[in-house]
Amino acid sequence: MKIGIVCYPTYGGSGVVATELGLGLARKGHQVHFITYRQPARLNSFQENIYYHEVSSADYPLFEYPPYDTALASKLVDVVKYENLDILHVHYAIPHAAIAYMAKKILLSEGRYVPVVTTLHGTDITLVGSHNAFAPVVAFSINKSDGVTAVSQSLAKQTYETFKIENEIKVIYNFIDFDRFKKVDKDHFKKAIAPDGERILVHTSNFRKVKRVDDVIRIFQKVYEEVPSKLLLIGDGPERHNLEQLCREIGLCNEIRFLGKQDAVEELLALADLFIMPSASESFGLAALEAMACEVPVISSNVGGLPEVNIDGKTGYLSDLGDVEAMAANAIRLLKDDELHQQFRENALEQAKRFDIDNILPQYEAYYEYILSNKVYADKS
Ligand code: GMT
Repeated sequence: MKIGIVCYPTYGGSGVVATELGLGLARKGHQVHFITYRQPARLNSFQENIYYHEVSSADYPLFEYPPYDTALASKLVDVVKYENLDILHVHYAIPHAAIAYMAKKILLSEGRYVPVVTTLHGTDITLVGSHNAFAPVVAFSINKSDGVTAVSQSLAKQTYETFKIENEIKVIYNFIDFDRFKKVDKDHFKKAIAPDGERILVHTSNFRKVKRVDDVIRIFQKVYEEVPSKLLLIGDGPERHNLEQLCREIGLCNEIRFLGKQDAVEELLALADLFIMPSASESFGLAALEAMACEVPVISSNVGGLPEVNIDGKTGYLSDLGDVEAMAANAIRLLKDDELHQQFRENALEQAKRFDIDNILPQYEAYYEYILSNKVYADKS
């Protein structure tokens, strides 16, 4: 199959899922064309069956905002036509679903059909998509997609509740590649981070408000009072400055390390004793799954799709949003009980296996086949 993938080529979860999906499909012999404004980070070397088409919007003094959407639609038309794509798969509804619809209509006007699958990732529905600046276009372009997937049951439900959706939304979960994410011994790293055998707590995110990294620090503060420990904060984003300030205020700068964006996040997860995810909204929580694959139990909030990933009292603990006390108490309970902690480590790995890329990738392939064979798109012209 020849598949066009549109995504944000950044560190965000939707871009990671789209890139890993494309790489996995290419390994299975499909021809995959990435169409983005920058080369996704993990496509930096030659790989069989992978093609990359950069979208660059023309600069012109009139344009205060360069018309990226128009440039992307034109590029989609071009790539579908000349690379003879079978299907377009766009990740993150805004603006990709609407642009894919525009490209589809242009192609239809020339007698060429290409079905569009849209994958909803979370904030494209919850935080951004439901905003009235975007909502009408998001609803329209979801309804005009030939296939729609969501990364959790929770996100599918929320999409139905937020918009008047006419399509059936297929849930295909985020996935994990166990060749990359697994527990490995990195004792030299561990000594550098926790020289006296302290416990290691980890959080990774894009440091946006929705991630509530200040809660992570407050939880750690309470844990630190009871258990010798260190906190690693991996990633970067708009809240970083405030968070550094908070660490100074509570006097824990020597115990909390900001590591910035890390490519080999799995090497750090492999050292961790606990992963903390107190998000205000999380459609799935890919970062939690990555931790679980490395046998790290998760202390999280119970919002969105998190209960579908982290099983309360088994792979970690879930608490109400903002309940720092409960999250800290759960973390302390696990860190003080070696037997329980080891059991949770094993449970986390078992649960992560449900989301093995080898189980999830065939679901996308089957879904593409379904969309193509049903010619659902013919009704959408
Ligand atoms: O977490 C983010 O803000 C990044 C965002 C994205 O779209 O790039 O991640 C979302 O998509 C991931 C992959 O499907 C999910 O695992 C994350 O839970 C989801 N984030 C939120 O819903 C906040």
